[in-house]
Amino acid sequence: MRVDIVSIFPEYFAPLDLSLIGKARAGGTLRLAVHDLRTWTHDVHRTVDDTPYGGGPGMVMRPEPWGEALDALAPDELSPDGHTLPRLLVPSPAGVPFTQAMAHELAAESHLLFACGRYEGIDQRVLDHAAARMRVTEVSLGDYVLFGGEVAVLVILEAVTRLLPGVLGNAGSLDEESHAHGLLEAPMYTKPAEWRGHEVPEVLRSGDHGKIARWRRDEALLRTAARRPDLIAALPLESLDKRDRAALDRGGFQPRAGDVAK
Ligand code: JAH
Repeated sequence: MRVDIVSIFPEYFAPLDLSLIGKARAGGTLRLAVHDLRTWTHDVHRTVDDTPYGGGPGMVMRPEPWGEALDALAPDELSPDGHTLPRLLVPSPAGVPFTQAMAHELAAESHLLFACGRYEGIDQRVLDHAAARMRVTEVSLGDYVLFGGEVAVLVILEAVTRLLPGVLGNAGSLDEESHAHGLLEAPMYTKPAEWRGHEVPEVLRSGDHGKIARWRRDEALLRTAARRPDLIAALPLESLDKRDRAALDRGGFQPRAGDVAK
């Protein structure tokens, strides 16, 4: 997969040389380039922002440098290697929510282009103009405001890179992860069996794999109901059986309205 990032702070992306993302880059699975937006400015001060039309606080990113950046990184003409246009991703608190499902979708793309805004964001015409030529997605990591899109890009790239073929050694560790089943995962423990007066639950040391699977399912359900009732509400009707509902009931959680006995 090819990835281009445009930012006024390219130094933010130094961590992408490290760990498994660094390894994916070194091995050629991930071809990543970081670009300084100021490359595409022409005034002596290399200006990237200006005051907002209509007034209000803060500054808006000028369209001209962004236009030239996108022309350079997503040219209209097909390159000799026959590459397709990138998918443009723009982190913004006003974007669609980033999810594990979107991470899978992005992992299937051949070329991603990230545009990192700062200040109050990028002039809307940049995105409107780009949308006439390529797929553009404004994406949000959650309902909070950062100084800019850089940290969001680090998060998205980490979620996507670990889904690329060959990046995770053990294929089994992908399908049991939190969110793959629509529930949070049960708590995990390692040795020693007792630590500072806290014991590992007896069932996990029992060797009874049926009982362990049931315990983990119950813990996952109780945790999810307590912390993420929105995920319980989104489960397909048929995914909660009688034993699941009994576990939730023991935990003091109300059965979902409309759920029928099964
Ligand atoms: C802030 C440009 N959802 C997290 C998130 C993503 C991007 C931004 N803020 C929060 C942001 C200022 C300018 C992007």
